[in-house]
Amino acid sequence: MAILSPYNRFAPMAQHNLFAALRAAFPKDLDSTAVETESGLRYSWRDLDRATAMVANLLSSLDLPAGSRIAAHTEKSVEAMVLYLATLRAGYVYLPLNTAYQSAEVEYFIGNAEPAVVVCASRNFGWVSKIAFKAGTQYVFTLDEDRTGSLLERAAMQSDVHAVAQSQANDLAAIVYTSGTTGRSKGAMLSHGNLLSNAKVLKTYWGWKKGDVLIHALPIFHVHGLFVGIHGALLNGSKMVWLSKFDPKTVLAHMAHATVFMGVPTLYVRLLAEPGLTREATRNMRLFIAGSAPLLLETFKEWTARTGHTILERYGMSETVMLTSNPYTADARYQQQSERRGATVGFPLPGVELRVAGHDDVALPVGEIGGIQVRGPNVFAGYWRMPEKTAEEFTADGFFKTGDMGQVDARGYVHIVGRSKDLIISGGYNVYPAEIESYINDMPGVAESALVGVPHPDFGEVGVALVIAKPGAQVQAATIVATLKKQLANFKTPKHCELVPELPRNAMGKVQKNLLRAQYQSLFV
Ligand code: MCA
Ligand code: AMP
Repeated sequence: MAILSPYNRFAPMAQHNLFAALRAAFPKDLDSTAVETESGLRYSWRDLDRATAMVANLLSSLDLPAGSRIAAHTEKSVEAMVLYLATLRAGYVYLPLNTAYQSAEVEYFIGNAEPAVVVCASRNFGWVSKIAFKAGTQYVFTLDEDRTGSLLERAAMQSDVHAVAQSQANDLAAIVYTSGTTGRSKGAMLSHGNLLSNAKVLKTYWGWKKGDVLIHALPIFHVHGLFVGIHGALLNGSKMVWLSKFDPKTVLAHMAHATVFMGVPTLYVRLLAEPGLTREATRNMRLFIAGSAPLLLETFKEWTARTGHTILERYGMSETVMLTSNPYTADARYQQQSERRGATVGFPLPGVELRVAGHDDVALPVGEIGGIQVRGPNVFAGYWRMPEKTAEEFTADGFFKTGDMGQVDARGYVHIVGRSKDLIISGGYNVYPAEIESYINDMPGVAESALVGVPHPDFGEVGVALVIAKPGAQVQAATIVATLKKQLANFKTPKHCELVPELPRNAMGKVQKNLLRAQYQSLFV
Protein backbone atom coordinates (compact mmCIF):
# COMPACT_ATOMS: atom_id res chain seq x y z
CA MET A 1 0.00 0.00 0.00
CA ALA A 2 1.37 3.43 -0.87
CA ILE A 3 1.92 5.67 2.10
CA LEU A 4 1.19 9.35 1.52
CA SER A 5 3.91 11.50 2.98
CA PRO A 6 2.52 14.20 5.24
CA TYR A 7 4.84 16.64 3.49
CA ASN A 8 3.67 15.85 -0.05
CA ARG A 9 0.06 15.94 1.02
CA PHE A 10 0.05 19.68 1.38
CA ALA A 11 2.66 20.54 -1.24
CA PRO A 12 1.03 22.66 -3.97
CA MET A 13 1.08 21.04 -7.40
CA ALA A 14 3.24 22.94 -9.88
CA GLN A 15 1.11 24.84 -12.36
CA HIS A 16 2.13 24.35 -16.00
CA ASN A 17 -0.99 25.76 -17.63
CA LEU A 18 0.08 28.05 -20.47
CA PHE A 19 -2.76 30.48 -19.79
CA ALA A 20 -1.61 30.83 -16.16
CA ALA A 21 1.80 31.97 -17.40
CA LEU A 22 0.29 34.40 -19.92
CA ARG A 23 -2.09 35.76 -17.28
CA ALA A 24 0.77 36.26 -14.82
CA ALA A 25 2.46 38.48 -17.40
CA PHE A 26 -0.50 40.87 -17.72
CA PRO A 27 0.62 44.35 -16.66
CA LYS A 28 -0.32 45.66 -13.22
CA ASP A 29 -2.58 48.27 -14.74
CA LEU A 30 -5.39 46.01 -15.95
CA ASP A 31 -7.22 48.99 -17.41
CA SER A 32 -4.47 49.75 -19.91
CA THR A 33 -4.98 48.63 -23.50
CA ALA A 34 -4.23 45.02 -24.38
CA VAL A 35 -5.72 44.93 -27.88
CA GLU A 36 -6.75 47.62 -30.32
CA THR A 37 -8.52 46.73 -33.55
CA GLU A 38 -8.47 48.40 -36.96
CA SER A 39 -12.03 49.57 -36.38
CA GLY A 40 -11.00 51.37 -33.20
CA LEU A 41 -12.28 48.85 -30.64
CA ARG A 42 -10.18 48.76 -27.50
CA TYR A 43 -9.88 45.82 -25.09
CA SER A 44 -8.17 46.27 -21.73
CA TRP A 45 -6.27 43.52 -19.95
CA ARG A 46 -9.21 43.35 -17.57
CA ASP A 47 -11.51 42.75 -20.55
CA LEU A 48 -9.29 39.86 -21.68
CA ASP A 49 -9.23 38.40 -18.19
CA ARG A 50 -13.00 38.64 -17.75
CA ALA A 51 -13.88 37.43 -21.23
CA THR A 52 -11.59 34.39 -21.03
CA ALA A 53 -13.02 33.62 -17.56
CA MET A 54 -16.58 33.75 -18.86
CA VAL A 55 -15.90 31.52 -21.86
CA ALA A 56 -13.82 29.17 -19.68
CA ASN A 57 -16.72 28.99 -17.19
CA LEU A 58 -19.07 28.19 -20.05
CA LEU A 59 -16.80 25.36 -21.21
CA SER A 60 -16.40 24.11 -17.62
CA SER A 61 -20.19 24.16 -17.16
CA LEU A 62 -20.61 21.69 -20.02
CA ASP A 63 -19.07 18.92 -17.92
CA LEU A 64 -16.84 17.69 -20.70
CA PRO A 65 -14.44 14.80 -20.17
CA ALA A 66 -10.80 15.74 -19.50
CA GLY A 67 -8.85 16.26 -22.71
CA SER A 68 -11.94 17.28 -24.73
CA ARG A 69 -11.19 19.06 -27.98
CA ILE A 70 -12.72 22.47 -28.71
CA ALA A 71 -12.66 23.08 -32.46
CA ALA A 72 -12.84 26.61 -33.89
CA HIS A 73 -13.77 27.27 -37.52
CA THR A 74 -14.18 31.00 -37.01
CA GLU A 75 -12.89 34.14 -38.71
CA LYS A 76 -10.14 36.10 -37.02
CA SER A 77 -11.49 38.32 -34.25
CA VAL A 78 -10.47 39.23 -30.72
CA GLU A 79 -13.29 36.98 -29.50
CA ALA A 80 -11.83 34.08 -31.50
CA MET A 81 -8.55 34.66 -29.66
CA VAL A 82 -10.52 34.74 -26.40
CA LEU A 83 -11.95 31.33 -27.27
CA TYR A 84 -8.41 29.98 -27.72
CA LEU A 85 -7.23 31.45 -24.41
CA ALA A 86 -10.37 30.30 -22.60
CA THR A 87 -9.84 26.75 -23.85
CA LEU A 88 -6.35 26.78 -22.33
CA ARG A 89 -7.71 28.37 -19.17
CA ALA A 90 -10.34 25.66 -18.75
CA GLY A 91 -7.77 22.94 -19.46
CA TYR A 92 -9.22 21.69 -22.75
CA VAL A 93 -7.52 21.15 -26.09
CA TYR A 94 -7.80 23.77 -28.84
CA LEU A 95 -8.26 22.71 -32.44
CA PRO A 96 -7.92 25.59 -34.93
CA LEU A 97 -9.42 25.15 -38.40
CA ASN A 98 -8.75 27.50 -41.32
CA THR A 99 -12.05 29.02 -42.46
CA ALA A 100 -10.94 28.46 -46.05
CA TYR A 101 -11.48 24.74 -45.45
CA GLN A 102 -14.61 23.42 -47.11
CA SER A 103 -16.92 20.59 -46.10
CA ALA A 104 -14.77 17.57 -47.08
CA GLU A 105 -11.76 19.04 -45.28
CA VAL A 106 -13.76 20.00 -42.15
CA GLU A 107 -15.47 16.61 -42.14
CA TYR A 108 -12.10 14.90 -42.02
CA PHE A 109 -10.69 17.05 -39.21
CA ILE A 110 -13.83 16.82 -37.07
CA GLY A 111 -14.22 13.10 -37.73
CA ASN A 112 -10.60 12.51 -36.79
CA ALA A 113 -10.34 14.75 -33.72
CA GLU A 114 -13.89 14.12 -32.41
CA PRO A 115 -14.20 17.48 -30.68
CA ALA A 116 -16.78 17.79 -27.90
CA VAL A 117 -17.44 21.40 -28.88
CA VAL A 118 -17.33 23.06 -32.30
CA VAL A 119 -17.55 26.81 -32.77
CA CYS A 120 -18.26 28.14 -36.26
CA ALA A 121 -19.53 31.22 -38.08
CA SER A 122 -23.33 31.45 -38.05
CA ARG A 123 -23.40 31.43 -41.86
CA ASN A 124 -21.76 27.99 -41.78
CA PHE A 125 -23.82 26.59 -38.90
CA GLY A 126 -26.00 24.42 -41.16
CA TRP A 127 -23.29 22.34 -42.76
CA VAL A 128 -20.72 22.46 -39.95
CA SER A 129 -23.19 21.36 -37.27
CA LYS A 130 -24.39 18.50 -39.47
CA ILE A 131 -20.80 17.24 -39.78
CA ALA A 132 -20.12 17.81 -36.08
CA PHE A 133 -23.22 16.07 -34.70
CA LYS A 134 -22.56 13.13 -37.02
CA ALA A 135 -19.08 12.86 -35.49
CA GLY A 136 -20.49 12.85 -31.96
CA THR A 137 -19.87 16.50 -31.06
CA GLN A 138 -22.15 17.51 -28.18
CA TYR A 139 -22.24 21.29 -28.60
CA VAL A 140 -22.03 23.55 -31.65
CA PHE A 141 -21.87 27.28 -30.94
CA THR A 142 -21.63 30.20 -33.32
CA LEU A 143 -19.23 33.13 -33.25
CA ASP A 144 -19.14 35.94 -35.79
CA GLU A 145 -16.66 38.73 -36.47
CA ASP A 146 -19.11 41.33 -35.16
CA ARG A 147 -19.07 39.93 -31.60
CA THR A 148 -22.34 38.07 -31.96
CA GLY A 149 -23.26 34.40 -31.82
CA SER A 150 -24.45 31.80 -29.36
CA LEU A 151 -21.01 31.32 -27.78
CA LEU A 152 -20.93 34.89 -26.46
CA GLU A 153 -24.65 34.85 -25.58
CA ARG A 154 -24.10 31.80 -23.40
CA ALA A 155 -20.82 33.12 -21.97
CA ALA A 156 -22.51 36.39 -20.98
CA MET A 157 -24.50 34.43 -18.39
CA GLN A 158 -21.34 33.09 -16.73
CA SER A 159 -19.26 34.47 -13.88
CA ASP A 160 -16.25 36.57 -14.86
CA VAL A 161 -14.10 34.89 -12.23
CA HIS A 162 -12.44 31.58 -13.05
CA ALA A 163 -9.63 29.64 -11.38
CA VAL A 164 -7.23 28.50 -14.11
CA ALA A 165 -7.31 24.71 -14.55
CA GLN A 166 -4.35 22.87 -13.10
CA SER A 167 -2.24 21.45 -15.95
CA GLN A 168 0.83 19.28 -16.20
CA ALA A 169 3.55 20.21 -18.70
CA ASN A 170 2.66 17.14 -20.78
CA ASP A 171 -1.06 17.87 -20.88
CA LEU A 172 -2.32 18.63 -24.37
CA ALA A 173 -3.01 22.28 -25.14
CA ALA A 174 -3.68 22.14 -28.89
CA ILE A 175 -3.90 19.88 -31.90
CA VAL A 176 -2.71 21.48 -35.13
CA TYR A 177 -3.41 19.59 -38.33
CA THR A 178 -0.62 19.41 -40.84
CA SER A 179 -1.20 17.65 -44.12
CA GLY A 180 0.49 14.38 -44.83
CA THR A 181 2.79 13.89 -47.79
CA THR A 182 0.84 10.76 -48.53
CA GLY A 183 -2.56 10.00 -47.13
CA ARG A 184 -4.53 12.18 -44.77
CA SER A 185 -3.64 15.10 -42.52
CA LYS A 186 -2.04 14.42 -39.18
CA GLY A 187 -2.90 16.23 -35.95
CA ALA A 188 0.25 17.43 -34.22
CA MET A 189 -0.32 17.20 -30.46
CA LEU A 190 1.23 20.16 -28.66
CA SER A 191 1.39 20.31 -24.89
CA HIS A 192 1.33 23.25 -22.48
CA GLY A 193 5.03 22.54 -21.92
CA ASN A 194 5.86 22.61 -25.65
CA LEU A 195 4.15 25.96 -26.18
CA LEU A 196 5.25 27.68 -23.00
CA SER A 197 8.90 26.65 -23.22
CA ASN A 198 9.07 28.00 -26.78
CA ALA A 199 7.29 31.24 -25.90
CA LYS A 200 9.69 31.86 -23.01
CA VAL A 201 12.74 31.26 -25.17
CA LEU A 202 11.48 33.63 -27.87
CA LYS A 203 10.69 36.34 -25.31
CA THR A 204 14.35 36.51 -24.36
CA TYR A 205 15.85 35.70 -27.75
CA TRP A 206 13.93 38.41 -29.60
CA GLY A 207 14.53 40.94 -26.85
CA TRP A 208 10.86 41.64 -26.08
CA LYS A 209 10.80 44.68 -23.85
CA LYS A 210 8.51 47.02 -21.99
CA GLY A 211 6.57 49.25 -24.34
CA ASP A 212 6.67 46.83 -27.30
CA VAL A 213 3.55 46.84 -29.47
CA LEU A 214 2.90 44.01 -31.94
CA ILE A 215 1.09 44.50 -35.23
CA HIS A 216 -0.83 41.23 -35.51
CA ALA A 217 -1.80 40.79 -39.17
CA LEU A 218 -1.63 37.00 -39.61
CA PRO A 219 -4.46 34.48 -39.50
CA ILE A 220 -4.90 32.65 -36.18
CA PHE A 221 -5.56 29.18 -37.61
CA HIS A 222 -1.87 28.30 -37.70
CA VAL A 223 1.22 28.34 -35.54
CA HIS A 224 2.65 31.67 -36.74
CA GLY A 225 -0.29 33.92 -35.87
CA LEU A 226 -1.80 31.76 -33.12
CA PHE A 227 1.26 30.88 -31.06
CA VAL A 228 4.26 32.95 -32.10
CA GLY A 229 2.32 36.20 -32.37
CA ILE A 230 -0.20 35.93 -29.53
CA HIS A 231 2.09 34.26 -26.98
CA GLY A 232 4.89 36.68 -27.82
CA ALA A 233 2.79 39.74 -27.05
CA LEU A 234 0.90 38.35 -24.06
CA LEU A 235 3.94 36.89 -22.32
CA ASN A 236 5.47 40.34 -22.51
CA GLY A 237 2.32 42.15 -21.41
CA SER A 238 2.45 43.94 -24.76
CA LYS A 239 -0.37 45.59 -26.61
CA MET A 240 -1.45 44.13 -29.95
CA VAL A 241 -2.74 46.08 -32.91
CA TRP A 242 -5.20 43.46 -34.12
CA LEU A 243 -5.86 43.41 -37.86
CA SER A 244 -8.51 40.96 -39.01
CA LYS A 245 -6.91 40.68 -42.45
CA PHE A 246 -3.55 41.68 -43.86
CA ASP A 247 -3.69 44.92 -45.79
CA PRO A 248 -0.32 46.62 -46.47
CA LYS A 249 -1.67 50.17 -46.19
CA THR A 250 -3.28 49.47 -42.81
CA VAL A 251 -0.11 47.85 -41.52
CA LEU A 252 1.93 50.86 -42.67
CA ALA A 253 -0.49 53.24 -41.02
CA HIS A 254 0.06 51.51 -37.66
CA MET A 255 3.85 51.36 -37.77
CA ALA A 256 4.23 54.82 -36.24
CA HIS A 257 2.96 53.51 -32.91
CA ALA A 258 4.10 49.88 -33.02
CA THR A 259 7.47 48.18 -32.58
CA VAL A 260 7.21 44.53 -33.72
CA PHE A 261 5.81 42.97 -36.90
CA MET A 262 5.64 39.31 -37.91
CA GLY A 263 4.84 38.08 -41.39
CA VAL A 264 5.21 35.39 -43.99
CA PRO A 265 7.38 36.48 -46.96
CA THR A 266 4.33 37.42 -49.09
CA LEU A 267 3.47 40.12 -46.54
CA TYR A 268 6.94 41.65 -46.92
CA VAL A 269 6.71 41.50 -50.72
CA ARG A 270 3.35 43.29 -50.62
CA LEU A 271 4.62 45.93 -48.16
CA LEU A 272 7.59 46.58 -50.44
CA ALA A 273 5.16 47.36 -53.26
CA GLU A 274 3.88 50.31 -51.19
CA PRO A 275 5.62 53.61 -51.95
CA GLY A 276 4.82 54.62 -48.36
CA LEU A 277 7.28 52.05 -46.99
CA THR A 278 10.19 54.28 -46.02
CA ARG A 279 12.71 54.80 -43.23
CA GLU A 280 10.44 57.48 -41.86
CA ALA A 281 7.36 55.20 -41.82
CA THR A 282 9.24 52.44 -39.96
CA ARG A 283 11.18 54.75 -37.61
CA ASN A 284 9.39 53.57 -34.48
CA MET A 285 9.74 49.86 -35.32
CA ARG A 286 12.21 47.69 -33.44
CA LEU A 287 11.89 44.30 -35.11
CA PHE A 288 10.60 42.71 -38.31
CA ILE A 289 10.34 38.92 -38.14
CA ALA A 290 9.74 36.64 -41.14
CA GLY A 291 9.08 32.93 -41.42
CA SER A 292 6.81 30.05 -42.51
CA ALA A 293 8.37 29.99 -45.99
CA PRO A 294 11.72 30.93 -47.52
CA LEU A 295 12.36 34.69 -47.64
CA LEU A 296 14.09 35.55 -50.90
CA LEU A 297 17.47 37.23 -50.51
CA GLU A 298 16.30 40.03 -52.80
CA THR A 299 13.33 40.75 -50.49
CA PHE A 300 15.67 40.73 -47.48
CA LYS A 301 18.08 43.17 -49.18
CA GLU A 302 15.41 45.44 -50.58
CA TRP A 303 13.81 45.72 -47.13
CA THR A 304 17.08 46.90 -45.60
CA ALA A 305 17.63 49.39 -48.42
CA ARG A 306 14.13 50.85 -48.08
CA THR A 307 13.70 50.89 -44.31
CA GLY A 308 17.14 50.59 -42.73
CA HIS A 309 15.84 47.54 -40.77
CA THR A 310 17.23 44.04 -41.19
CA ILE A 311 14.52 41.38 -41.26
CA LEU A 312 15.07 38.60 -38.74
CA GLU A 313 14.24 35.27 -40.39
CA ARG A 314 13.33 32.26 -38.31
CA TYR A 315 12.22 28.69 -39.03
CA GLY A 316 9.56 26.54 -37.43
CA MET A 317 6.94 23.87 -37.92
CA SER A 318 3.52 22.97 -36.60
CA GLU A 319 5.07 19.98 -34.84
CA THR A 320 7.77 21.97 -33.09
CA VAL A 321 6.76 25.65 -32.96
CA MET A 322 9.99 27.66 -33.49
CA LEU A 323 13.27 25.87 -34.07
CA THR A 324 15.88 28.33 -35.25
CA SER A 325 16.23 32.08 -35.49
CA ASN A 326 18.62 34.67 -36.73
CA PRO A 327 19.99 36.57 -33.77
CA TYR A 328 18.43 39.69 -32.31
CA THR A 329 21.72 40.42 -30.62
CA ALA A 330 24.78 38.24 -30.15
CA ASP A 331 24.49 35.83 -27.23
CA ALA A 332 27.87 34.79 -25.84
CA ARG A 333 26.32 31.82 -24.00
CA TYR A 334 25.67 30.23 -27.36
CA GLN A 335 28.77 31.58 -29.12
CA GLN A 336 26.54 33.43 -31.46
CA GLN A 337 27.16 36.34 -33.72
CA SER A 338 24.81 39.25 -34.03
CA GLU A 339 24.53 39.37 -37.81
CA ARG A 340 21.12 38.58 -39.30
CA ARG A 341 21.95 36.85 -42.54
CA GLY A 342 19.54 36.66 -45.43
CA ALA A 343 18.80 33.23 -46.95
CA THR A 344 19.63 31.60 -43.62
CA VAL A 345 17.35 30.78 -40.71
CA GLY A 346 19.98 31.51 -38.08
CA PHE A 347 20.91 29.36 -35.11
CA PRO A 348 19.04 26.63 -33.23
CA LEU A 349 17.12 28.35 -30.42
CA PRO A 350 18.39 27.81 -26.87
CA GLY A 351 17.27 24.34 -25.76
CA VAL A 352 16.80 23.07 -29.33
CA GLU A 353 19.23 20.41 -30.52
CA LEU A 354 19.48 20.42 -34.30
CA ARG A 355 21.48 18.16 -36.53
CA VAL A 356 21.79 17.71 -40.27
CA ALA A 357 21.84 13.97 -40.71
CA GLY A 358 22.40 11.42 -43.43
CA HIS A 359 20.31 8.30 -44.02
CA ASP A 360 21.80 6.63 -40.92
CA ASP A 361 20.55 9.49 -38.69
CA VAL A 362 24.12 10.45 -37.84
CA ALA A 363 25.16 14.12 -37.91
CA LEU A 364 27.01 15.10 -41.10
CA PRO A 365 30.12 17.31 -41.15
CA VAL A 366 29.75 21.10 -41.39
CA GLY A 367 28.64 22.26 -44.82
CA GLU A 368 27.16 18.94 -45.96
CA ILE A 369 23.51 18.74 -46.96
CA GLY A 370 21.18 16.32 -45.20
CA GLY A 371 17.87 15.98 -43.39
CA ILE A 372 17.21 18.43 -40.56
CA GLN A 373 16.43 16.61 -37.30
CA VAL A 374 15.49 18.28 -34.01
CA ARG A 375 15.02 17.49 -30.36
CA GLY A 376 13.94 19.71 -27.49
CA PRO A 377 11.20 20.71 -25.05
CA ASN A 378 9.28 22.36 -27.90
CA VAL A 379 8.98 19.19 -29.99
CA PHE A 380 5.47 17.72 -30.03
CA ALA A 381 4.37 14.51 -28.37
CA GLY A 382 3.21 12.82 -31.57
CA TYR A 383 0.39 12.68 -34.10
CA TRP A 384 -3.13 12.33 -32.77
CA ARG A 385 -4.17 8.67 -32.86
CA MET A 386 -1.36 7.79 -35.28
CA PRO A 387 1.28 5.92 -33.25
CA GLU A 388 2.83 4.29 -36.31
CA LYS A 389 3.18 7.60 -38.19
CA THR A 390 4.64 9.14 -35.05
CA ALA A 391 7.19 6.35 -34.69
CA GLU A 392 8.20 6.73 -38.35
CA GLU A 393 8.98 10.41 -37.89
CA PHE A 394 11.30 10.01 -34.90
CA THR A 395 14.80 8.52 -34.87
CA ALA A 396 15.85 5.87 -32.35
CA ASP A 397 17.52 8.59 -30.23
CA GLY A 398 14.42 10.78 -30.14
CA PHE A 399 15.07 13.35 -32.88
CA PHE A 400 12.10 14.46 -34.99
CA LYS A 401 12.68 14.29 -38.74
CA THR A 402 11.47 17.63 -40.09
CA GLY A 403 11.41 16.63 -43.76
CA ASP A 404 13.43 19.76 -44.55
CA MET A 405 16.85 19.48 -46.18
CA GLY A 406 19.55 21.78 -44.91
CA GLN A 407 23.11 22.47 -44.02
CA VAL A 408 24.91 24.21 -41.16
CA ASP A 409 27.72 26.51 -42.27
CA ALA A 410 31.08 27.07 -40.59
CA ARG A 411 29.65 29.99 -38.60
CA GLY A 412 26.79 27.86 -37.28
CA TYR A 413 24.00 29.38 -39.37
CA VAL A 414 21.36 26.92 -40.57
CA HIS A 415 20.40 27.04 -44.25
CA ILE A 416 17.28 25.34 -45.60
CA VAL A 417 18.07 24.13 -49.08
CA GLY A 418 14.97 22.11 -49.94
CA ARG A 419 12.48 19.58 -48.69
CA SER A 420 12.45 15.81 -48.79
CA LYS A 421 8.66 16.01 -48.28
CA ASP A 422 6.56 16.77 -51.34
CA LEU A 423 5.18 20.10 -50.15
CA ILE A 424 4.39 23.44 -51.76
CA ILE A 425 4.37 26.51 -49.49
CA SER A 426 2.20 29.15 -51.09
CA GLY A 427 1.95 32.50 -49.34
CA GLY A 428 2.79 30.73 -46.08
CA TYR A 429 0.09 28.07 -46.49
CA ASN A 430 1.01 24.45 -47.05
CA VAL A 431 -0.32 22.66 -50.09
CA TYR A 432 0.28 18.91 -50.31
CA PRO A 433 0.41 17.74 -53.94
CA ALA A 434 -0.87 14.25 -53.05
CA GLU A 435 -4.13 15.73 -51.77
CA ILE A 436 -4.79 17.90 -54.83
CA GLU A 437 -3.74 15.13 -57.21
CA SER A 438 -6.20 12.72 -55.58
CA TYR A 439 -9.07 15.18 -56.14
CA ILE A 440 -8.05 15.72 -59.78
CA ASN A 441 -7.62 11.99 -60.37
CA ASP A 442 -11.18 11.41 -59.14
CA MET A 443 -12.63 13.73 -61.79
CA PRO A 444 -14.35 12.14 -64.81
CA GLY A 445 -12.06 11.63 -67.79
CA VAL A 446 -8.83 12.10 -65.85
CA ALA A 447 -6.22 9.35 -66.07
CA GLU A 448 -3.49 10.90 -63.94
CA SER A 449 -2.12 14.18 -62.65
CA ALA A 450 0.93 15.77 -61.06
CA LEU A 451 1.08 18.98 -59.05
CA VAL A 452 4.38 20.82 -58.77
CA GLY A 453 5.42 24.06 -57.09
CA VAL A 454 6.91 26.84 -59.21
CA PRO A 455 8.24 30.28 -58.24
CA HIS A 456 5.68 33.09 -57.97
CA PRO A 457 6.40 36.79 -57.35
CA ASP A 458 3.63 37.25 -54.76
CA PHE A 459 3.09 33.87 -53.08
CA GLY A 460 6.72 32.69 -53.34
CA GLU A 461 5.60 29.38 -54.76
CA VAL A 462 2.32 28.22 -56.34
CA GLY A 463 0.96 24.93 -57.61
CA VAL A 464 0.84 24.01 -61.29
CA ALA A 465 -1.26 20.97 -62.25
CA LEU A 466 -0.34 18.78 -65.21
CA VAL A 467 -3.12 16.42 -66.18
CA ILE A 468 -3.37 13.44 -68.53
CA ALA A 469 -6.86 12.72 -69.86
CA LYS A 470 -8.17 9.20 -70.44
CA PRO A 471 -8.13 8.23 -74.13
CA GLY A 472 -11.03 9.91 -75.94
CA ALA A 473 -12.17 11.89 -72.88
CA GLN A 474 -13.01 15.57 -73.25
CA VAL A 475 -11.39 17.24 -70.23
CA GLN A 476 -11.01 21.01 -69.85
CA ALA A 477 -8.35 22.59 -67.61
CA ALA A 478 -10.80 25.35 -66.63
CA THR A 479 -13.35 22.75 -65.48
CA ILE A 480 -10.72 21.05 -63.31
CA VAL A 481 -9.82 24.35 -61.64
CA ALA A 482 -13.48 25.31 -61.15
CA THR A 483 -14.27 21.90 -59.64
CA LEU A 484 -11.31 22.08 -57.25
CA LYS A 485 -12.40 25.54 -56.13
CA LYS A 486 -15.71 24.09 -55.00
CA GLN A 487 -14.08 21.20 -53.15
CA LEU A 488 -11.00 22.57 -51.40
CA ALA A 489 -9.69 25.61 -49.53
CA ASN A 490 -9.13 28.36 -52.12
CA PHE A 491 -5.37 28.66 -51.56
CA LYS A 492 -4.98 25.00 -52.67
CA THR A 493 -6.36 25.68 -56.17
CA PRO A 494 -3.53 25.41 -58.73
CA LYS A 495 -2.69 28.77 -60.28
CA HIS A 496 -2.23 27.03 -63.64
CA CYS A 497 -3.61 23.79 -65.02
CA GLU A 498 -2.61 22.18 -68.29
CA LEU A 499 -3.51 18.99 -70.13
CA VAL A 500 -0.41 17.10 -71.25
CA PRO A 501 -0.01 13.93 -73.32
CA GLU A 502 2.45 12.36 -70.87
CA LEU A 503 4.47 12.94 -67.70
CA PRO A 504 8.25 12.40 -67.50
CA ARG A 505 9.10 9.22 -65.57
CA ASN A 506 12.21 7.56 -64.22
CA ALA A 507 13.18 3.93 -64.74
CA MET A 508 10.94 2.94 -61.81
CA GLY A 509 7.95 4.59 -63.49
CA LYS A 510 7.83 7.42 -60.91
CA VAL A 511 6.87 10.88 -62.17
CA GLN A 512 9.98 13.08 -62.24
CA LYS A 513 8.62 16.21 -60.60
CA ASN A 514 12.02 17.90 -60.70
CA LEU A 515 11.84 17.91 -64.51
CA LEU A 516 8.32 19.36 -64.43
CA ARG A 517 9.41 22.05 -61.98
CA ALA A 518 12.31 22.96 -64.28
CA GLN A 519 10.01 23.06 -67.30
CA TYR A 520 7.46 25.38 -65.68
CA GLN A 521 9.71 27.45 -63.44
CA SER A 522 9.46 30.62 -65.53
CA LEU A 523 5.67 30.53 -65.87
CA PHE A 524 5.09 33.40 -63.41
CA VAL A 525 8.47 35.06 -63.06
C1 MCA B 1 -4.92 33.71 -50.87
N1 MCA B 1 -4.86 33.14 -52.09
C2 MCA B 1 -3.81 32.33 -52.15
C3 MCA B 1 -3.21 32.43 -50.88
N2 MCA B 1 -3.92 33.30 -50.12
N3 MCA B 1 -3.32 31.55 -53.12
C4 MCA B 1 -2.22 30.86 -52.86
N4 MCA B 1 -1.58 30.90 -51.66
C5 MCA B 1 -2.06 31.68 -50.66
N5 MCA B 1 -1.44 31.73 -49.49
C6 MCA B 1 -5.77 33.35 -53.22
C7 MCA B 1 -7.18 33.00 -52.89
O1 MCA B 1 -7.38 31.65 -53.18
C8 MCA B 1 -7.95 33.91 -53.79
O2 MCA B 1 -7.97 33.34 -55.09
C9 MCA B 1 -7.12 35.15 -53.85
O3 MCA B 1 -5.77 34.74 -53.50
C10 MCA B 1 -7.56 36.22 -52.90
O4 MCA B 1 -7.83 35.64 -51.62
P1 MCA B 1 -7.70 36.46 -50.28
O5 MCA B 1 -8.09 35.59 -49.14
O6 MCA B 1 -8.36 37.79 -50.45
O7 MCA B 1 -6.14 36.65 -50.21
P2 MCA B 1 -5.29 37.59 -49.34
O8 MCA B 1 -6.11 38.17 -48.22
O9 MCA B 1 -4.54 38.50 -50.21
O10 MCA B 1 -4.29 36.53 -48.63
C11 MCA B 1 -2.97 36.41 -48.96
C12 MCA B 1 -2.19 36.25 -47.66
C13 MCA B 1 -2.71 35.01 -46.92
C14 MCA B 1 -2.39 37.49 -46.77
C15 MCA B 1 -0.73 36.12 -48.00
O11 MCA B 1 -2.52 33.87 -47.73
C16 MCA B 1 -2.07 34.79 -45.59
O12 MCA B 1 -2.46 35.39 -44.58
N6 MCA B 1 -1.03 33.93 -45.53
C17 MCA B 1 -0.35 33.64 -44.26
C18 MCA B 1 -0.51 32.20 -43.91
C19 MCA B 1 0.11 31.87 -42.55
O13 MCA B 1 -0.18 32.51 -41.54
N7 MCA B 1 0.97 30.86 -42.54
C20 MCA B 1 1.68 30.46 -41.30
C21 MCA B 1 1.53 28.97 -41.11
P3 MCA B 1 -9.31 33.31 -55.95
O14 MCA B 1 -9.72 34.73 -56.09
O15 MCA B 1 -8.87 32.65 -57.23
O16 MCA B 1 -10.26 32.48 -55.14
S1 MCA B 1 2.44 28.43 -39.67
C22 MCA B 1 3.88 27.84 -40.34
O17 MCA B 1 4.04 27.76 -41.50
C23 MCA B 1 5.08 27.47 -39.50
C24 MCA B 1 4.86 26.86 -38.21
C25 MCA B 1 5.96 28.68 -39.31
O18 MCA B 1 7.17 28.51 -39.45
O19 MCA B 1 5.41 29.75 -39.04
P1 AMP C 1 3.84 23.89 -41.19
O1 AMP C 1 3.58 22.47 -41.52
O2 AMP C 1 2.77 24.82 -41.60
O3 AMP C 1 4.20 23.98 -39.79
O4 AMP C 1 5.09 24.33 -42.06
C1 AMP C 1 6.39 24.01 -41.67
C2 AMP C 1 7.32 24.10 -42.83
O5 AMP C 1 7.44 25.45 -43.26
C3 AMP C 1 8.73 23.71 -42.46
O6 AMP C 1 8.90 22.32 -42.41
C4 AMP C 1 9.52 24.37 -43.55
O7 AMP C 1 9.50 23.58 -44.72
C5 AMP C 1 8.72 25.64 -43.81
N1 AMP C 1 9.34 26.83 -43.20
C6 AMP C 1 9.02 27.47 -42.07
N2 AMP C 1 9.82 28.54 -41.88
C7 AMP C 1 10.68 28.58 -42.93
C8 AMP C 1 11.74 29.44 -43.33
N3 AMP C 1 12.08 30.51 -42.63
N4 AMP C 1 12.39 29.15 -44.48
C9 AMP C 1 12.06 28.09 -45.21
N5 AMP C 1 11.06 27.24 -44.90
C10 AMP C 1 10.37 27.49 -43.77
